[in-house]
Amino acid sequence: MSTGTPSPQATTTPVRFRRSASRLTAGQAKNLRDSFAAVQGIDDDRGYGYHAGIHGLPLPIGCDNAHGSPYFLPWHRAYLYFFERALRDQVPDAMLTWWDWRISPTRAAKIPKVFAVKTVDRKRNPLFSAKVDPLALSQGGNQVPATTVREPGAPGAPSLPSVADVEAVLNLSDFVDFTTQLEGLHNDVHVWTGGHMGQIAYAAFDPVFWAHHCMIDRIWRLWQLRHPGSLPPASLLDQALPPFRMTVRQTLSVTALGYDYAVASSSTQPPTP
Ligand SMILES: [Cu+2]
Repeated sequence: MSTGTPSPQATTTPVRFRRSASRLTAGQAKNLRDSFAAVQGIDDDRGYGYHAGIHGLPLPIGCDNAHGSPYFLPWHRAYLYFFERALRDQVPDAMLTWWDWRISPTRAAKIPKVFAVKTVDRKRNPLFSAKVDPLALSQGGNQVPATTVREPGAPGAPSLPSVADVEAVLNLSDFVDFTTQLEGLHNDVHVWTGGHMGQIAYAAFDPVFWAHHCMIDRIWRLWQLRHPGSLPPASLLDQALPPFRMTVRQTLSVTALGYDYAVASSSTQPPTP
């Protein structure tokens, strides 16, 4: 386990911006693909399988404490932070991107094109799917395909959260109310996407997982801006977020972690078509 990574507070990186997956420039999309392709080609703790495996299988299940609890947002913020560092170790300009999955009468439910296309320039798109760690497959009884699949909007799946749903959670001023409601919307996105994303044990192997959780992280950031004094319960602030060497308190400021969400797109209004 590479838990010996230095704490983010030790670094003085200038703030970099995560952008919407539907608004990446060609160069930003290429950096994202190149960084995913690079980590997918590494089998040790710098690689994709290692990071994806922290969330669910292979054992131990890292996020055990991180769903259905007030650790949900801090734990996943730390998780994205260390994964983004792994991407940037390979492609220094790479940044995570968010999937704005909100629907409305003018916004159809869909997976962003950069993640949805199978090939780019006649090469495999590393954002479309990824291999699942063989140990994770065997520990789960080999019940899922060895390469991630999706089944968006399958019959019976919940619909994606709406613009109004997100607005309603952003208006909750208490942290626990907010995180509980937001986690519910987050679950619907996992189930709507289907395939590996629909199972905690395998979800993080699907490349779109990171864009989904980036959206969740961005909503937390927007909520923090809207409710400046609201914090997680005081008893949690100095708790660690294993396996990450970070406490809840150390996740509270995205700018201290060296990133933010693009100002022009941090509006909670839907983008103009
Ligand atoms: Cu999730």
